[in-house]
Amino acid sequence: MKITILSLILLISSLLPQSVEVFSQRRETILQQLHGRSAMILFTASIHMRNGDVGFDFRPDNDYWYLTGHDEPGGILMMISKDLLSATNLDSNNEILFVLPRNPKIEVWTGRRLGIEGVKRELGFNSSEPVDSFEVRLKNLLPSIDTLYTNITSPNRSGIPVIITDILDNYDLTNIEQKSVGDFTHSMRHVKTDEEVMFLQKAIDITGEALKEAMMLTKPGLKENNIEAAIEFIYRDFGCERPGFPSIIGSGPNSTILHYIKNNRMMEEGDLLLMDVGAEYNMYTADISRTIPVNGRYSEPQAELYSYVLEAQQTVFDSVRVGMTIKDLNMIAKEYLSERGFGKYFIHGIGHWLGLDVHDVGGRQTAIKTGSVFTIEPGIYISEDDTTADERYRGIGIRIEDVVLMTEDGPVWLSKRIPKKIKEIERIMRRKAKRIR
Ligand SMILES: [Mn+2]
Repeated sequence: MKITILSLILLISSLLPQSVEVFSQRRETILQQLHGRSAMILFTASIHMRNGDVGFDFRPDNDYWYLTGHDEPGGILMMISKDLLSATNLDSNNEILFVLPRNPKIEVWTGRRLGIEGVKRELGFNSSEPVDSFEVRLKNLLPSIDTLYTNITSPNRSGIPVIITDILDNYDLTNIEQKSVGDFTHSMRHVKTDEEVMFLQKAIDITGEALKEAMMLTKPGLKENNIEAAIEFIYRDFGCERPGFPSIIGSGPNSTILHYIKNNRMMEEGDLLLMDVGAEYNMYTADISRTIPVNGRYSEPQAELYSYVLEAQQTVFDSVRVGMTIKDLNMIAKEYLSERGFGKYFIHGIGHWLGLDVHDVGGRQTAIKTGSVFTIEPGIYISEDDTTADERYRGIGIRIEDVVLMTEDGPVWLSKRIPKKIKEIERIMRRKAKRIR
């Protein structure tokens, strides 16, 4: 019953576009904090070239998208404090979205743009101008600015259009304190609203469907790429934009390589298959890992290590409290696995924040709050040529990763419906794949 209502909510939510008010409310929150003569300029990502004249799939900058809801290349958000606005006598609003204007000759190649009027009408901006006017606007502001917030963090300026870096290089900014837009957005993005949790839940549920399909499909003789294809087919079939990060599908010895993404090995009898994947839904990404036996049954040493990882994960979850950090959680996992003799094979951190970025904003020292979303992902990786390890454990790589939401009543697993107990996985692997083959 509970599941039916939840699926209904998910269905309805997926039909409603994110409201314009959500984005403008976020900008209002920042305007309240723009003190003195300060301004913020935030560039979206640009199209990165793949080869020749072919670009990679465009995805907006996360901070830019979080504040505008604008998903076209070439945009710039400018926000101006009250004091700065009155100091410059500018005929302008305190927020302007600069965008590429409509251009039918180009749009016939690259698709429709919102343009100036579309941005006002559909994204709720009072003020929008063509990107070409950005330089003049900035030039007028610069003599009066004392603090400038941007997402250009020198020396890494990749993705920022050359015209913009030229502008900033050609002006004397020595009297302007430069700060990061992240000073505002990171703490905002860290605490998820109910609506954001709904998008994350949807991304996680679809990832769960993909992983269940993968479990039913996996058998010796298939290749890792067959599993990868099945997983990503389900994402698109359910309306996800793309994977939130490259799918890691590592079998046998590849299960011990943390970020293995070649995904082209033939799976063999007796292998484990480690899948670390996440669908992206409305810009929010899931991040789930499951490790399954290729032949459908865990061997004794595989099952033994699997139980340690699973118990380590539950032990960490049980100790989660508001105010703790990822670093605290890491120590709990490390201690648990060390007591069982496998601490040195747990070679990465216990988890990370999750949201628009798979490794979302915030650090290992940020405290868990109500509304924090993060992963718990202990693992054991024993390479096949590690002669210091007991022979029967060599070549075993296991990671189990789930997503946690901190609520007022304590932590909850957002991915609790994705099978992870040994018995559950073995049961599901006896079933036939539903959608693929
Ligand atoms: Mn992860």
